[in-house]
Amino acid sequence: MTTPSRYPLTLSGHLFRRQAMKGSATGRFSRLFARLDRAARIIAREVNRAGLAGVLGAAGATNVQGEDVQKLDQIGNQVFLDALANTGLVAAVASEEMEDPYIFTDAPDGPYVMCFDPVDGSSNIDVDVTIGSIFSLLRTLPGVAPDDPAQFRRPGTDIIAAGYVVYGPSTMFVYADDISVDAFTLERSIGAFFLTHPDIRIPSGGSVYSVNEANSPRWTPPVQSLVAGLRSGAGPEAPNTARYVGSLVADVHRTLLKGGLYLYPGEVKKPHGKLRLLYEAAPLAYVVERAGGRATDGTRRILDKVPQRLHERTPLYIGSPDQVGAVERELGREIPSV
Ligand code: P6P
Repeated sequence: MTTPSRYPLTLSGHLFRRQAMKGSATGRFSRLFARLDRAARIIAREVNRAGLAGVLGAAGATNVQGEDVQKLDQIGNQVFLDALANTGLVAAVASEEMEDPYIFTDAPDGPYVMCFDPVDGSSNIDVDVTIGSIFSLLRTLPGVAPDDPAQFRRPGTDIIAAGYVVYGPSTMFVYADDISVDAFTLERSIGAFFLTHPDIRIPSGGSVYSVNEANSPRWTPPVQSLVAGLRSGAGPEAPNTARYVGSLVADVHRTLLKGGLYLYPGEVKKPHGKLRLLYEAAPLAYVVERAGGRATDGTRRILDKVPQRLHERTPLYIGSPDQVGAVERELGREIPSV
């Protein structure tokens, strides 16, 4: 009878077990995630020390989105690029922080391409609010050059693994593959992520909805009616509750664990909304769907959408399957039949 370990499985141990389960596995996936594991721990340290290291606030530049780049955005982007360099595993990376994909010229045959939002919600770091990193992994399109835009003009159904890191009261590494969604919590004193939330399944129902209601005057009437229903919904004995952190990873992570609905709708003058399809909505949609949830832009499944531009935006409604289904029923009527 072996004594059970005091510590649960580490992220690397979990990855090696996954590799063993997949007889054909070459170990490339495990090696790649070992780099992501280290990148997450480095960014966690940078986030935790930002105030001490003088890396709070804006970097004095604007990104391709025309938004003020925060110092931590640049740091996070560089940490991920450094983590993937000299691996021969990744041919190209698309990032919120770079106008064009970064090509790893030393990995022309790299089997993977990746999409990142290296530090999402970084404007919240100045007030010590939870932020996150988002990533997805796709196989490099065969016969297509790494710098060919076609590498990233692909539906989210091409994703083979995706996840996020949430830098909050604890630092958690959450990732989904074709088997399950699992979350690992960082034990700082050891510098390792340990499995704390195996095989996450999103609860159905859930009384929490999450949206920035200050945008309400700019929504279309069907969206205004939808959110009004959420505000007064669930019945007098168990009314809905609103929670909005303003960091996408934090709001979606809570929705994944507790159930409910996160929404960032489009607006009359900005029908595509604010969030980016390739490296925000699609990776999170992959994770939530793998946990039994759903993600739509109001009428279309997020994972079916093919970005035509690298930084394309999309409305996002994501969460418990019953709640997202209700959104589609309500908004699906919005699109006139052709
Ligand atoms: P708003 C952060 O800038 C971000 O991209 C997401 O992390 C977050 O969910 C959203 O924007 C918040 O946007 O318009 O509500 O401030």
